[in-house]
Amino acid sequence: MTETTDKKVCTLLFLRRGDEILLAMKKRGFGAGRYNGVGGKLDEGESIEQALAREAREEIEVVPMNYWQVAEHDFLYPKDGEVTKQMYSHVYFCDEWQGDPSETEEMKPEWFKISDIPYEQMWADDKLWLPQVLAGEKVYGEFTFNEDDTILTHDVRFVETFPSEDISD
Ligand code: 8OG
Repeated sequence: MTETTDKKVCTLLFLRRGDEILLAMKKRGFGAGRYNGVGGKLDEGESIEQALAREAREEIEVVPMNYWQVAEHDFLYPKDGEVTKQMYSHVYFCDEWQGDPSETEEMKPEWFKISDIPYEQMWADDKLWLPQVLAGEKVYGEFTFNEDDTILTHDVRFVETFPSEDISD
């Protein structure tokens, strides 16, 4: 499969509170109608941490205070055999923040019990890695999607460090 697109680097942040996780219903744009963490593409010149904080403020009006990386994913969206969209996502959990998660024009946040996560209303890949991450594993995943957003191929691995942290090459 040929790649004809720029890789877009993104953040994805999930707030955690005891046995609950905060998901937000995306109201517009890419992934609308699905529950997800909060996040999005890095702006020009922005670091992962800056984007994480900006997206959390813009989408649910919170300031993340304590957070750590739990996953890294390469999401590929081909069209007619060519990858036309690539979202390389850095996924974080957060257990300390300022502000109350609030609905904005972009997202409507909602707390869910870990045992009641609505995977059928989320991206199809989420059930292939979020349970492992919730169990304390670090995960790297590569996913290719069909045009109807079902999964064409997937490869999920447990890792000690994430590819973006690998400074050996
Ligand atoms: O900037 P924008 O809102 O378009 O960014 C899209 C967000 O959606 C970004 O945080 C990355 C995230 N995202 C994908 N694909 C998938 C996916 O398959 N699963 C999950 N959970 N999130 C995804 O782009």
